[in-house]
Amino acid sequence: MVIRFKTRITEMLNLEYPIFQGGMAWVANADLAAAVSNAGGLGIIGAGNAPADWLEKEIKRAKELTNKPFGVNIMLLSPYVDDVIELLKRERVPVVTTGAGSPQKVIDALKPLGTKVIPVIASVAHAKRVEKQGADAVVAEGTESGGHIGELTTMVLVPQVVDAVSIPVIAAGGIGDGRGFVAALALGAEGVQMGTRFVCALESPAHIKYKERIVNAGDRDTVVTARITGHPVRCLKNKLTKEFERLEMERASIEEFEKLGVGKLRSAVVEGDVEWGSVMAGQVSGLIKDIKPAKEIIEDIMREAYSVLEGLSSKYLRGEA
Ligand code: TUI
Repeated sequence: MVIRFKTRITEMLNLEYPIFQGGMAWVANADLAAAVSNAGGLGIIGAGNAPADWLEKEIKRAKELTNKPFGVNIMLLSPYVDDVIELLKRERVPVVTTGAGSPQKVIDALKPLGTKVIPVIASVAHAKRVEKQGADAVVAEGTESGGHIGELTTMVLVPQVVDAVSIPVIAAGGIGDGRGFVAALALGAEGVQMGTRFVCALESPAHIKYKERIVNAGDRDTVVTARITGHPVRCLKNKLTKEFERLEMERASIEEFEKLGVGKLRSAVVEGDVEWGSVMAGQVSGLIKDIKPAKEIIEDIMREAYSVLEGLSSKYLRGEA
């Protein structure tokens, strides 16, 4: 059976399924993004802290690998933000998502060119602000997510953001299967974004040891470190997170935290150092049990979503009282 889902997001972006792949630094390259887009979702290349020439190569490669729409995520703490924006003015992509800061200059530069700008936000106030600034939609990201996170859970954040803005909302954080997808729609979201689930896609360039750590993780295996720096980060527990906890106990300076973090995501993703590297992953890690092609991830979720929706109505709906 072919399952189709129509929301304002599928219509705005010309997608078969309202599923975004998170734009994760070091992981979300052209291969992963193209695999997700070819499967009918929205693949997103993560610019992270990479210089613009790396991104340019990845965009060109993605254009060779897929005819479907794909996006780029701009990490607003990157030292190369301005170069990346200039690149995206030349090398057009249909969608740009932003994370870890205020997207004002991205909206000002790219919206007039027709690029849809979709900021990732973690609070109602920020969602309202970016709507006023001209955002086309928002990704409301709960604290279950991996990497740099906010305070609120997806369960409470998404419906409050849905009530506060009129642009479409995409839910992120804690979603990894068809049940999570349906739950997000029940909260009023018109799409979902998944990061951790796609780290474990066959096409993801993450080191096999990184993927295996996620597949073998249990429900309580993530921890949030570096809260005092103002940039809390969720990772799988390992020797590095123990060391971060020690710094926290000792009330170390922000500089010491930052020094310990430098280069650690790269060493986990690229080199497979899952003990001393930063294994950023969401709480949904406990739910992820396999490594499979992006197409299978998406199709399995849509099939499960369909049967969950059918099951709910036949199991619980008893007509009018
Ligand atoms: O950005 C993410 N997740 C990330 S970025 C990243 S790289 C990094 N590594 C170490 C430290 C910091 C970053 C790894 N994971 N998700 C989207 C997201 N954005 N979550 C929360 C926010 C956010 C936070 C504050 C967005 C805006 C904001 O402030 C906006 C303002 O206007 O002040």
